[in-house]
Amino acid sequence: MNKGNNKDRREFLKTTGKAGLAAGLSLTILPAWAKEYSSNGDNPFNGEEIPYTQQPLGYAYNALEPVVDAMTMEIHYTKHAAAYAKNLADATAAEGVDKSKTTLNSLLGNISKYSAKMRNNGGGHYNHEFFWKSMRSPADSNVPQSAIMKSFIKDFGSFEAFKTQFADAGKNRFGSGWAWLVMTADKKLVVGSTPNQDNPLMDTSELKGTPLLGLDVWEHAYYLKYQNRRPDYINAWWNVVDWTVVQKRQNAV
Ligand code: MN3
Repeated sequence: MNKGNNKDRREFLKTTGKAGLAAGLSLTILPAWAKEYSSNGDNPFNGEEIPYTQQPLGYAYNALEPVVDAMTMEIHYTKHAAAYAKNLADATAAEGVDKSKTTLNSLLGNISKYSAKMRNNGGGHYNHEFFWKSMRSPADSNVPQSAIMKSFIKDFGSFEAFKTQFADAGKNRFGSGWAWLVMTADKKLVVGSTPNQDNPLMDTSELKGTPLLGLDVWEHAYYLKYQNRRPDYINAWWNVVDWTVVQKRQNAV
């Protein structure tokens, strides 16, 4: 596909929006799992939709042992992530967000119009919900499927080269933040990182794209087991990545 066609398609989607997309392209051709995803604002696909409230964790606190210990998982989910969800609820009430009309994804896409509290907690809630869904037990581990493997080879040279770039993004993020794999508007895989609880959906973010994978590199995510050894945590974390989920996210872009 040439550049002109991509631009035309983006312009079409920008102009017609969600209703136009549904009417013009018939969403019924999408596979069942794609219903989890939807178009958003002026981006035809702006990431996996995440509800405003904290969802049940899809596995036990000890499911990711020995990579992520049970106590870290429990505190991370019930204290840190729960607090982001609660503070997001407070911020949306205080700032008059109509949650029936504004998805969390579209709110993040316009985050520059809201308070720092909304940015920190909207991002914090989104990032953690996205993160929990990206992992599975190391006993049940899998490998990248052929479609995304081809993309890794095309955009990074090899899967190993992608992993090195991603790990470096996490290691080199000073202080607290996230490492990301995103797909850009021109369908290229890119690695980067964001500070604090920012993410690539935010209009304020330098790194922009549809998130396919994100890694929490805040100390609270690893300190009990790895202390100051963030690189060890990142190296071990590859054993709990659920590549089926990452592939679904890529397919939906
Ligand atoms: Mn965290």
